[in-house]
Amino acid sequence: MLKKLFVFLSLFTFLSLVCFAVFLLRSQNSFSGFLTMIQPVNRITTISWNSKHNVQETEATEVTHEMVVTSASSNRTLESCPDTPPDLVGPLHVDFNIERSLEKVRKEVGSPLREGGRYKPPDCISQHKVAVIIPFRNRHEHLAHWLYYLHPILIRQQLDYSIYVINQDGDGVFNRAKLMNAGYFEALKEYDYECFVFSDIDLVPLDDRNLYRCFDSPRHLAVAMDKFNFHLPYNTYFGGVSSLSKQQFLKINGFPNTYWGWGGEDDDIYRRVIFRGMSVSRPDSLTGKYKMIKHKRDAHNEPNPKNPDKLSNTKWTMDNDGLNSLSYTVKEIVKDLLYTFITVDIQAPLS
Ligand SMILES: [Mn+2]
Repeated sequence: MLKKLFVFLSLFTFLSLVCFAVFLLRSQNSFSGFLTMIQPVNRITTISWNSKHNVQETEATEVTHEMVVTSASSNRTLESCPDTPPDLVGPLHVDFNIERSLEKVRKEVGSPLREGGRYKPPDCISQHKVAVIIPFRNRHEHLAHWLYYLHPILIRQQLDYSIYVINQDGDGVFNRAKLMNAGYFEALKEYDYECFVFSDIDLVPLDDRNLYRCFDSPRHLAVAMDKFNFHLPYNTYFGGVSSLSKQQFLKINGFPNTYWGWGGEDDDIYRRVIFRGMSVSRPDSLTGKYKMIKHKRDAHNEPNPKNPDKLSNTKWTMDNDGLNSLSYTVKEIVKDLLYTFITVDIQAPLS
């Protein structure tokens, strides 16, 4: 009888010790997580942000007694943001007839941001490290509208994100997909992004439940644009706005670099996704509504009649036309409060 009681008591003591050890370990982890979250907020220079962040991270894992006391005094630890962001409002009112300068937009929506159009939630750890990449040339008035609407939406979606405007240098033929490839590389030089949202400059979502994050499959977000009467123009349409995780993007060798001028590149991307055995994920047609800023056709971006013919070869060309064949040079990087503006020379033909 006494022997049984002894065995029971030792077991009980052992289990209590294990529970206590687990508790200690967990509280240490959340402290160090908390420290890595708060420290980069004070960064002023953003260009070398990633490397500095990494240095901070290694320092923060060695939690000294002093540091613990400091962070405990602020009396809370950061947890993961919830899967469904709590502050979404649903349908949005969007009006492009209001005059918007970048200066005005900076004042109206810029205060939660850091240089480069950078944001991460202050009160929880975002599960989504997103680089938003916008191919661009000569559309500054569209940029002001886009930033005015998108920043508050992306903030409500609790993303850890930056905005990259990839500006094609010179007057050569425009190449949307090649600019997006360059944006992917440039963004990864700055931070460990896991998700890439590629958006046209003239498309604003009409519902903030359309999440600018990545999903199990490559996602097409712009499923119900006003210019297509809030429908898909055709079933395999992949234009406007899409998101791919780093893994998904690598799996398709990125986007094609060889679609000069207007048209075709989005269909090529769709085919790459299918040929690599993935499917396309989409929001429903109410959540996926978009308003497009009306505009005239850009100069040096005429429809290219050669582009549709290339599509029958995607299956064979995609292995050699994409991330592994990309070449460009960076001419300039400008950090604005609302965005990072990167001008790239993509060796565009003049006609
Ligand atoms: Mn357009």
